[in-house]
Amino acid sequence: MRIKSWVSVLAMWMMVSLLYGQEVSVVPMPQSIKSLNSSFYFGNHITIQESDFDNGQISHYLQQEIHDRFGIYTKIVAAEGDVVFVYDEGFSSESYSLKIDENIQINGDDAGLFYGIQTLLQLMADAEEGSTKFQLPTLEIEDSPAFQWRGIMLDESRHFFGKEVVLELLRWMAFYKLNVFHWHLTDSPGWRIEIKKYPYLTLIGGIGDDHHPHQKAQFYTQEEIKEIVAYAQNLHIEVVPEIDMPGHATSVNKAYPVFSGGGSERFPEFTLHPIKDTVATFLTDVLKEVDALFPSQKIHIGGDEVHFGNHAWKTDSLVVDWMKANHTSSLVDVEHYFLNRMADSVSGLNNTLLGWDEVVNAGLPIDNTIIYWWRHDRLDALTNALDAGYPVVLCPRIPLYLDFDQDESHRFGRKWGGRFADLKTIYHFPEDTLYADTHSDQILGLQGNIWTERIANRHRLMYMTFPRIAAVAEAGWAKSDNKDFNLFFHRLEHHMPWYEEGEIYFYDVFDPESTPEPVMIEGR
Ligand code: TNX
Repeated sequence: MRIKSWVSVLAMWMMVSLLYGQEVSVVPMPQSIKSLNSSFYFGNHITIQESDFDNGQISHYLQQEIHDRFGIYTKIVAAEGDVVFVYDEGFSSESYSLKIDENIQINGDDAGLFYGIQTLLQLMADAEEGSTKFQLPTLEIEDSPAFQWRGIMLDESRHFFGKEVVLELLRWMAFYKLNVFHWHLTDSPGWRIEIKKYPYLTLIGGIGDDHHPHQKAQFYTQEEIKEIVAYAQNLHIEVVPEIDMPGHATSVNKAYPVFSGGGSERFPEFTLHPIKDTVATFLTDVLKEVDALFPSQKIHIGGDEVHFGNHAWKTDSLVVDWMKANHTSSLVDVEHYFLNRMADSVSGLNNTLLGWDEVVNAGLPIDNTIIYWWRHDRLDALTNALDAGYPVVLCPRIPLYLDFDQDESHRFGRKWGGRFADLKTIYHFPEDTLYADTHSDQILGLQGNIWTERIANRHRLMYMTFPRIAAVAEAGWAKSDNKDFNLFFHRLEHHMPWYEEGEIYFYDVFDPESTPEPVMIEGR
């Protein structure tokens, strides 16, 4: 780091310490922190009291994390442990309290206790180096989230990252109290989820990615999916699968041309056929297998950008007949017909349907549909969704698409009219968005979406994700009156060494020149 930035960081640190007495670097910022002005020494002598309400699961999780992260062995004891968990139904979902004083006590429901641990782990990671490495500040924290939906979406169709990378991302999500992993598993370049009834979806549809059309088939087996979902569940992360239809479906059509609805000159074979019964049956069969794999009871069916590649519908005899019979000349009506059919299937499976904001005018059931607002330049899509009464997840391109650049000077990510997705703009979301505070009860929360046309490997994936994931987390967790970018920025600096320890190549916002932007794909 250069001298100039050191000086400013030092000045800021002095200011913050004066203001707040004892510093903590927890992200997302807890709702309230009361300092008890003393220290707690955490070392090998510390014991954890076995949690009796869950067969010891949460106490064992803490023991394991402390051992894995810090090499400290803590013994589990039946009574009078130094660390005590209290299962407390009086706490609303995900909230917790953490008191570090003579001993350490965490109160909360299942998720709350888990988040209390994440806060404790961050405090430990930040503990002063000295004669005793883990000198924790004594304090009392009360904490609960602003939004119930705090997500990250990963696109594995454009590029496939594989199980280890997904597990790694899930661990970091948990560390930052993010709780929804939206898995974009199918799109035009490749189909990434094994479906037993239709093996060619992966064997043929899994071949290729956005840069290499002949890349050998890459996909998750159902066994791998179960493993990842179970892993996420232990981290209190819900996995929401996306099967994109009727557009973004070129990979399906490659495997089963019989289901194709054709495409456009620019996007050949882009759509599934919107009218054929066989297509609806095929998709419903696919969704049944998906439902059986994912306990979330939610299925995202995409529904985006159909107009990119539905030109062939205009001359398809079945579509033309349907349009005549239904007295319409609009392909949007055809699209809506398809969506409603699939909504029936999804409801029939007792799942909630999730869709991108293009589905907002399709007349899908208000009480069983969640709309994702992504077109930041189309506020009308958000207001229509809210006015109609739909619950909404906020993920506008700007600032929540992590395939967008994080700095003006970056060259390989996206920009939109010169705008991009820098840390600060993410942090200030959604307060800065005009419509976000109307109908606030319908806004479930927000998520950062990692589209991967321009992200071809783990190296670049991490660069695009870190540290912005921390800003997404705080935007989702901290209530607006508890947010302050400068303080966040100061706390965040303590996280950089943790990324280094995790062998993550991150964008160093404190010293940008030290971490040049990785190219999109090696050798190009
Ligand atoms: C738009 S978001 C898309 C994706 C792209 C993304 C790139 C959405 C529903 N559609 O297919 O990957 O932009 O930023």
